[in-house]
Amino acid sequence: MPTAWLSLGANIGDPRAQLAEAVQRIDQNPDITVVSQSSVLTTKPWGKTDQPDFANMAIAVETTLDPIDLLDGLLGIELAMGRVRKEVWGPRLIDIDIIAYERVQLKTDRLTLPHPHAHERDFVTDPLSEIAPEVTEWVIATAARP
Ligand code: PH2
Ligand code: MG
Ligand code: MG
Repeated sequence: MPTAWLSLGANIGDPRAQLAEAVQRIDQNPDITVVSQSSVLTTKPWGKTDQPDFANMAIAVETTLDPIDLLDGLLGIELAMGRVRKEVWGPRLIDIDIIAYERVQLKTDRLTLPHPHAHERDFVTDPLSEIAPEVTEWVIATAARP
C-alpha cells in the first residue's frame, strides 16, 4: 500500500490536543492508517512572525487513496475541526499538509509533490527527519532542483 508523509501544525486553542485529535481522525478514516508519528515540537512562527508559537509534528500513513483523494480526505478533517481559511500565514486551529507521497512528483493546481517549500521549513524537516530521514533527504533534493 502507498505511504505518504504528512506535516501537522496548530497555534491557536490547545495546539497539542488538536494535533492528537487530527491524528486520531486521520487514523479513523477507513482508507488511511497512521503507521508512525514524530514527537511534537514547539516552533517559532515562520512567514508571519507576530503570532503564537506552533506545535508541529510529522506522521507517516499508509493509504489506498491517490494523492488528490488523500488531500480531500485531509481537507475534510481540517474543516470538521473548525479550520477557517483567512490569512495565508495566519494562526490556525489545524493544518495538515501532504509533504510526500511515495516518490511521486506531481504539479497540479491543488497539489504539488513533494511539497515545494518543505525544504525551507525546519518545522517540517525536523519532525520528518525523526521518522523518515531518507524521505526528508529526497524532499529537500527534489524540491531544491531548479
Ligand atoms: N505554518 C504556516 C506558517 N508558519 N510556522 C510554524 N512554525 N509552523 C507552521 O506549521 C506554520 C508556520 C502555514 O501553514
Ligand atoms: Mg501548512
Ligand atoms: Mg495546509
